[in-house]
Amino acid sequence: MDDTNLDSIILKLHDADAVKFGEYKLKSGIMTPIYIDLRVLVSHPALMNQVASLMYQRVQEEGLQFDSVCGVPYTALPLATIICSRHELPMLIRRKEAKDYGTKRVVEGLIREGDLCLIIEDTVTTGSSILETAEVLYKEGLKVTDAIVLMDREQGGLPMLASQGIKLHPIISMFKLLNVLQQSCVCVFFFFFFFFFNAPKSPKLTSPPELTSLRVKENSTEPPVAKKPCLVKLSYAERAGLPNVHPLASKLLKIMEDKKSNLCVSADVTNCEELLQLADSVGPKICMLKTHVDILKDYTEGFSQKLQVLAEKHDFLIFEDRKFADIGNTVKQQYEGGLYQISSWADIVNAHVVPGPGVVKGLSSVGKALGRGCLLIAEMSSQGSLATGNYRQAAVKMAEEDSDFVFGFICGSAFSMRPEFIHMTPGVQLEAGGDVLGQQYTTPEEVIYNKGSDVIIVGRGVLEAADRLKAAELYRRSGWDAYTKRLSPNSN
Ligand code: S5P
Repeated sequence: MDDTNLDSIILKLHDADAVKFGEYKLKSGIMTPIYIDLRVLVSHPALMNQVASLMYQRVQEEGLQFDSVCGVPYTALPLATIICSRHELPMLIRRKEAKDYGTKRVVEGLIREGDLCLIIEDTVTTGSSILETAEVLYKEGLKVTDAIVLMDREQGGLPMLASQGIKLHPIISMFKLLNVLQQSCVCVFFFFFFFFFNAPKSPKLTSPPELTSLRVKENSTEPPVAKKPCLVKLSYAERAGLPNVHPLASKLLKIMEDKKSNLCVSADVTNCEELLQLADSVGPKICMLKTHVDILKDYTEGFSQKLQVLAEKHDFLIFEDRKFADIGNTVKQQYEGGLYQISSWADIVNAHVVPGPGVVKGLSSVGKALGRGCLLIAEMSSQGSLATGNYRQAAVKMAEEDSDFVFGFICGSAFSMRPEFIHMTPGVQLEAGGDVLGQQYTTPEEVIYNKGSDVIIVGRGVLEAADRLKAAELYRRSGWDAYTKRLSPNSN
């Protein structure tokens, strides 16, 4: 889908007053500071046509096969009508209430038992409206496997529908919407002042700082005073059981819950014996051990086998921090071949997104069949890192496209609203600070409680301590306390 076209439609939706800022109650009862009202589209026929085109384009991109189309009443009805009329597709109309005269039908149109019906919806929050319509269609003997939606508020609709066998194809996410509006803030800002002076009671456009705070509030299932994305309110155990979670992410989340540890120790030592001793010693305190296998002076195949035995013994995952960053064909060979044969022993690897999706495809072609998983580097802890803004968004997009292999991010804070993704943060010490080569440190409390990340990655904080085991326990407790604090009902 052309991003410029999408951005321009988002701005037009905003201009048409389809995006409202204030305090609104959704059908689900959730309070929200952002209300998406696509009913206004009927008064903007050109925009309505563009939206319908965008939705049909998505149908084609996904190669969806179906016998009929049904719009969720009422807002999506005209959209479904335009799509069906333009492309000569049979349409069904779901009545909200059955007639009490004549045929008393709840679905109008030609129904053949076993036909596949595609659902069209304007906005999804929890997914309940789509499910309601699907249930009516099921009763008529129809099948529903896919739904196209213009706006996904990212509040659980996608996984909920997936658990019911319906794949949701969202076109605009809340994240995307807010980013486009925020990026257009040069003019938004000036318009804001225009409206502020001319109509102080209802400024239509929102200034950048307001948008930023709305972004945070929007993703909460609580009233607008809430500060954190809803995903950080889910426990690791709850997330381990989500329908779309990657099996390795599920395993990791379960280990975290069982061992009460969100600590990954970064074993940046240079000889194998020391690394194995470290793994055996801190093993009970960690959920994951991170290696840089290429800094070992004396690597042998026997080493990786011994490390796997320790991982089994202490129940932790092995993460080789290889940071792949080449074309697909090269990373494929780097991952499975060479001296280290990383894919044969590392549960998890990571990759930079700078080469584009090919890097993930290359790694996935080796690792997926082995049940391995990958993290994308969305941000870096080092001073002056170029991984900011759109770069992070590109990482999210790439992760979403290959979520059968990618299950999380290396980052400074949680940003993906999909609870099946795990956020892991390096650059952690008990006191904020840095080193002389640009590393920057944040505390476990800041990373897990304030920034909503899931895993702390600690290297020298443990390695340089006089007693490494004691230090690992300190970090484990600190990370775990921050996590339990964030889950507590009183935290915001
Ligand atoms: O942005 C990053 C990404 C990573 S994976 N910043 C990092 O520091 N890392 C890694 O985390 C880094 O390569 C090192 O292995 C570890 C941090 O080590 P520490 O000694 O500074 O805690």
